[in-house]
Amino acid sequence: MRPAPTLERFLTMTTNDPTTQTLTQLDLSTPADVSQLFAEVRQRFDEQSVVHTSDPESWRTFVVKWTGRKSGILSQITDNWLKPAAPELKRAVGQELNQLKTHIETVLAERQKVIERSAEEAAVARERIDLSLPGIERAIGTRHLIRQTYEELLRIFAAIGFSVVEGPEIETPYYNFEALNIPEHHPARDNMDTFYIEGARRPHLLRTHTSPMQIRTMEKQLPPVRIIVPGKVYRRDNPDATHGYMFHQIEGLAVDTDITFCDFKGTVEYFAREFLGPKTKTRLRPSYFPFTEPSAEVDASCHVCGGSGCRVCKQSGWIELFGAGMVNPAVYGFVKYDPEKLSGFAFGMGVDRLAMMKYGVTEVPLLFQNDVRFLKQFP
Ligand code: 2NL
Repeated sequence: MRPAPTLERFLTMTTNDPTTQTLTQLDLSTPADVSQLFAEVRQRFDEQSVVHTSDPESWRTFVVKWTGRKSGILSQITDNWLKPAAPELKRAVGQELNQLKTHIETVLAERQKVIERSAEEAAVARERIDLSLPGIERAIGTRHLIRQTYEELLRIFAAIGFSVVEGPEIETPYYNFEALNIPEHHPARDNMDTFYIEGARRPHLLRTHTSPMQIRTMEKQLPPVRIIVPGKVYRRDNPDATHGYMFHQIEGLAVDTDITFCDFKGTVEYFAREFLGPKTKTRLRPSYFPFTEPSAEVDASCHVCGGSGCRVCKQSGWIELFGAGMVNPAVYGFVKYDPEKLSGFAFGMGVDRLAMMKYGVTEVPLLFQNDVRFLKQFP
């Protein structure tokens, strides 16, 4: 009896790979020999398949080594064992080879799945967002002092039935001047030192007050009118501590069939008490605006000293709040309102001025430099 062929035996041969030789060269002649040989190949595959699954690179090499079309072990076996097999062995070799093939393919497919799944899991673990980590803190801003003052002023007037209207910052001279009873060459145009816009087909300018929107509103709707118009306005001032070329204005307008100077005065007093506190007193000083008649400057008792005199009110006890008056009947002519039947009052206040006065800010530029050290004081 010949000793059973073992792979160990083949390892000692010139080539240590039995699959490169035919069965005849291997000296195998019975189906039992064939069976044994295939069992050993299968065992070898099983051993290697366990080792090579750790990293994708060696796995690929392993798969090619066994199933590669040209020089994979299965192809070698087909070429060297099956094809040249003696007729009486062919059937056994074919069967064994098929079984081996099925076994190898099944194992490879299973392992392939496992490898893919673990690669996927590794990727997921790598990319997982740790929700327990502290987030990126972004400082949340606060409303600017001007905005805060705006909102307070709007609240005060909304409470007594005024609604808010807004409009364009670029206007025509008609709405900014003529319709407000300021004809060309009127001296009231001088102190507005207007910014005109060059290159426009018809003359345009940056509005010097928000009054144009009141005119536009009256053109569009019949009384009762009760509106406030907030917005930026522009005048060519020389910038200093208390002046810029732009300021924020809120104008108000009330027109109806029976509005009197008393309504005007009551509204002014209500506003002063809401804005500066319930103890605030008011007084009216005669003034002049082309669009109101009579016109007045509204003063409030000083909110710092209560009227006894201090640095803030320059020892006078009074603080100038805003300009106002009864709407000049001439204005009604421009909007086709009947001055015989209608009356009303109007006012215009500088938001920046009021904010500075109320919060003790002495320099206009501070309001617009966006320095957080300043802004933070008004959270
Ligand atoms: C000021 C004074 C004022 C008005 C604005 C006005 C508007 C119309 C009719 C009549 Cl449509 N008046 N507005 C009235 C009085 C004063 O502004 O010093 N503003 C900064």
